[in-house]
Amino acid sequence: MVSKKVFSLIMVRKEAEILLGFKLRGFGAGKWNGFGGKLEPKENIYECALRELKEECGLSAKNLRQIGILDFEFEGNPILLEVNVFETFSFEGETVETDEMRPKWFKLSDVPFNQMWPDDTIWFPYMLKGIPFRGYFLYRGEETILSHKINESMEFSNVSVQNS
Ligand code: 6U4
Repeated sequence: MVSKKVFSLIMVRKEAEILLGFKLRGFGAGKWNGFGGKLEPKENIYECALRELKEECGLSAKNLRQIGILDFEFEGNPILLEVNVFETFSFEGETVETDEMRPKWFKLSDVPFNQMWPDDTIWFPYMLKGIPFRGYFLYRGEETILSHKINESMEFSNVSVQNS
């Protein structure tokens, strides 16, 4: 039986920089990644994104824009991953290193794609141009993309977060 796991992925941005975290443990360990994780019962995907961002790097997003949905399939694995990608330019707090992630700001001209998930090189250009996207990737292991497709999408709904 095929089942699906839903994740959030948050890209924290400034005009010419992006915040990535070096994943220290778990899925994608050893890669620079956005922040995020599994959707938990009784939360929606925006709540998941806010919670994971705070847990993994200490920042509170003041708004989130959903910019993409990516579906991943790993050869030989019946579980599909749906990754909901968000960006924020508006956030509060100081970045902190956690036992899961070591955050670092990168210039957009200096993004370490060779130490990131290979699909990032394919969808980053959409994000950087502000174009919403939907993608599908079939992986062999964590390094080889066997096939993929990516398309421009309709705008996703935005959300503004009221910080108390
Ligand atoms: P636990 O078990 O609590 O450590 P949790 O933090 O809930 O897990 P985690 O860290 O496994 O979830 O989430 C994986 C993160 O990696 C999500 O933000 C989605 C992201 N991700 C997964 N596949 C990806 C891929 N191919 N490219 C990418 N990000 C990916 O850029």
